[in-house]
Amino acid sequence: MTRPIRTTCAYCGVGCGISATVTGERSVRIAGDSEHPANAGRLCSKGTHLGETVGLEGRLLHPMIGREQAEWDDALDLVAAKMRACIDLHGPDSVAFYVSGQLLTEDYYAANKLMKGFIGSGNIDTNSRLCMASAVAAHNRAFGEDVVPCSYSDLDEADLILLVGSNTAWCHPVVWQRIEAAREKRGTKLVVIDPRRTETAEQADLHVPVAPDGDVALFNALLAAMRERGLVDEAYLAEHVNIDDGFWTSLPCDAGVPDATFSQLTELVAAHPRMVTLFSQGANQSVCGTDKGNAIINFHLATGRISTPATGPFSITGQPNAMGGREVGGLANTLACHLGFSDEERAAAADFWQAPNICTGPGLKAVEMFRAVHRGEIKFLWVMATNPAVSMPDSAFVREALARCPTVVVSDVIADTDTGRFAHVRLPALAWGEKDGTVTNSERRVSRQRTLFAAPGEARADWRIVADVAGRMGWGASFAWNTPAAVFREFAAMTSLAAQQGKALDLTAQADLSDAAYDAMAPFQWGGAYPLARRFPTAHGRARLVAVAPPARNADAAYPLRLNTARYRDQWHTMTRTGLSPTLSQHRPEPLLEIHPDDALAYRLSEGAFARVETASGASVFRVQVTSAQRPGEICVPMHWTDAMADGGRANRLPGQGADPVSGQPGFKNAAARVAPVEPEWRAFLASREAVAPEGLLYWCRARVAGGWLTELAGDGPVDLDALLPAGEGLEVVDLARGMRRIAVRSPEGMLLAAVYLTRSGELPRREWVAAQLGQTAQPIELLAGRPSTPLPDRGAIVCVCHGVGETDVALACQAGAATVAAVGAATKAGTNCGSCRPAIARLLEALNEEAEMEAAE
Ligand SMILES: Nc1nc2c(c(=O)[nH]1)N[C@H]1C(S)=C(S)[C@@H](COP(=O)(O)OP(=O)(O)OC[C@H]3O[C@@H](n4cnc5c(=O)[nH]c(N)nc54)[C@H](O)[C@@H]3O)O[C@H]1N2
Ligand SMILES: Nc1nc2c(c(=O)[nH]1)N[C@H]1C(S)=C(S)[C@@H](COP(=O)(O)OP(=O)(O)OC[C@H]3O[C@@H](n4cnc5c(=O)[nH]c(N)nc54)[C@H](O)[C@@H]3O)O[C@H]1N2
Ligand code: SF4
Ligand SMILES: [Mo]
Repeated sequence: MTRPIRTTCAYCGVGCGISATVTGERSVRIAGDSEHPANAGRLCSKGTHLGETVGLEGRLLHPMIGREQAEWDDALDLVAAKMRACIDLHGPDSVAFYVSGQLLTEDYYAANKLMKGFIGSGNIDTNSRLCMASAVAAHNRAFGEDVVPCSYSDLDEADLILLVGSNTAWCHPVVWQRIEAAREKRGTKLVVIDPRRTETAEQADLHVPVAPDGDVALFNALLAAMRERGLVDEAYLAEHVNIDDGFWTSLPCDAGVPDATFSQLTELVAAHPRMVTLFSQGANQSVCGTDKGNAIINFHLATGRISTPATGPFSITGQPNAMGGREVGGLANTLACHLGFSDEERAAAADFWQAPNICTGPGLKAVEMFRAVHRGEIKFLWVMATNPAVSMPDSAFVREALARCPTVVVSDVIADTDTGRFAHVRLPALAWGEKDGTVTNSERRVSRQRTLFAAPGEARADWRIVADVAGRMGWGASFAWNTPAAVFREFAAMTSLAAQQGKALDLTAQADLSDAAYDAMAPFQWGGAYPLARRFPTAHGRARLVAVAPPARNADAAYPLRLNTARYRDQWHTMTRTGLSPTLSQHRPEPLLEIHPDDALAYRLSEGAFARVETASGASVFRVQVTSAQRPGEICVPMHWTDAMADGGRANRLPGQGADPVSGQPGFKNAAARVAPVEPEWRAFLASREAVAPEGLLYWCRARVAGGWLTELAGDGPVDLDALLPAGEGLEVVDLARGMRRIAVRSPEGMLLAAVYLTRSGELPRREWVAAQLGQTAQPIELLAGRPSTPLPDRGAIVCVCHGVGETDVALACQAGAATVAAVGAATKAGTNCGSCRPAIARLLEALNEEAEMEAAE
């Protein structure tokens, strides 16, 4: 039996500690690390099921030049030669790196050093631009440095928590579990400010259905109301804060929510000084995202609700190492280690790095960077650990830019990604479980990710790939690290430059760690619990109240709806990892267009039908879900689906390139859109051992199931089903009158290889049963009927993915008297493992109780 290895989750910025027991060459048993301060043993559904995603399926294992496998030496030589030629012919700014919060700090540090110190351009930006840039800019404006002034423990001890634009129960589930525990223990009140009634909002004491981008108005009005009640902390302001001219007169405005809701909010906020405001993408991903961040921070500064236990404006990070990237300086507008581009700071960095070509100023931010690629000004682009062909706004434009770029290099762990399809050179990186280094979570806590498995194929660590290229450019001596520990020590030492500038970022105590001490490193939090308690990292030591005004509203008659985009509980971004997990794929197997019943009626859309969503930038087809959780006039689609998984549900064909003027962060959550029904002549689904990617359909979308893949299909006109099917013994029924066709293909041993069910007007059989027959030997008659000869109990849609508990099971438990989530758990086990489904169970119970009450009343 091997000893468990302590590591950190691959996914979100909560940064949960994991105790991983390797059980085979590529298998691992995952448990929460009870000693990690971020999670104390808890994990969510994604972390719990990491073990399902560590296989080598789909991995990029060798360097590729074009479609050909290449030697590392040849690939690296080519990358270095192309980069060198570009710099020599067109200058350093013709080269750019687009990197990611999914790199480790060591990787990030190496890439940033290469670009800003040696190539001599500021053109390295990260997908954190799409994620945290507005919060970073708001911190810089208010505090003078990008510092999160809170810790998770503040959530445990708060009396009131405001969640702004955060679906915490789905996106930061372990933080959510801490909030649940605080509510249970001390009756913490919870307010959710979100246009949608998410599962998070459903659980709140108060849901404030703010209008899209209504947050600045709301927080300004809230602060004005506090001031009227004499709740501004004059003493704190006098001691610590400078106030913009006209700040107080700029505050009063229409809160933009119903009066009753606003006064409930005001009462709660007035009554509970121990208040934390946690904010996420509903705040950041906006053309006024920086102002939203400052409106929130203004509130906390002005009421003195900051830097003491249970208070503060808490920007929560998304990716596992978004924070680490901010620390090393991976954003184009930071030099390194929270330094800017003044002569003094540049000289200090040049001296520390012994850099020959320190860059002269900030580089291009992501949206601008891809525009420069599109214009032909950037001729060499190296993408690391991100999938911009999917995740950037206006993805058609981004793909055009990638297609035009003379040299695109992609470092990834997956062979076939939408971005990788544009690459001239693909470099295989180590993935989670193989790589070794550090990440920093939302509360500034640095933890180790550790190696569980040997490097597969020829994959290398991202920092090493960067160093290998730097060596070939002639800078080997400055990139001569042998271990991630050596990179980390250099980074930690470099933070002394930030400390010398009076900044809070200071990891110099770690600069002399031995390799052994690095290996054994326990999680630590830089800056302590309240890094801004004594003084603010500005020249005068004071923070700033920034006057911010609500954005102007602009309506477009051609696109009358507001389009929001969001995440699903069990999928991660562009699905390259979670899309491989059968368990995680059950929760939302398809991309849904969520629309209010009134709008559905007006646009002739019904539950389960298809709709085309269209904006000025592009269009895509989605499955319709009618729900009163949407406000009328607003629709929402998920961000996750890609060309590799679907020809539909492509969210980022839709938002335009509009970005926040300060932070450069795109406004993903508020695009002008319209919808129209799509009525395919036929619909079908295919269960198959092998993945398919059909062409020329109105819609297709596949999801992982235990025995293979389940693909939804819809189209017009004749359809060649055989083209989708493998060779084997075929069984077929056709009912022309009903427009029905069913084909099953079996192996010589009678094992089901694939089955397809098509209808032009009727119903399709239950997917779950058919999918479960893959690799099994069901009877031909059963396969053609699409159901077992002895019917099984219908468990309904799966609610708890850990224990496979369906809605019907919950309903039965409820009928038998289970009235609470805990009681349902005791009866069915649902919600008793990772707990991610507890909000869904609570909602189901509420609906069942309502039904029961209505029946009783009749
Ligand atoms: N399951 C899962 N978890 C994840 C991720 C994932 O892909 N899947 N990704 C991680 C990453 S990188 C990130 S950045 C985080 C994101 O975590 P979240 O920010 O919680 O996620 P989103 O679903 O993008 O957006 C949150 C909410 O903002 C709301 N919103 C939209 N417009 C507005 C507005 O104008 N005002 C307000 N107040 N709210 C608005 C949306 O309705 C949505 O419910 O999640 C992390 N965790
Ligand atoms: N419409 C809309 N779009 C959005 C958002 C939204 O809310 N709405 N959210 C935005 C946000 S907040 C984010 S963070 C982005 C996320 O968007 P992306 O960063 O594009 O999403 P991922 O799927 O996480 O891409 C990570 C890529 O890196 C690879 N990878 C994983 N680990 C490693 C590694 O260790 N090394 C290397 N080299 N590669 C690795 C994966 O296989 C994958 O291809 O999406 C943004 N886009
Ligand atoms: S909350 Fe879930 S996804 Fe996020 S770090 Fe923890 S286990 Fe991983
Ligand atoms: Mo993110």
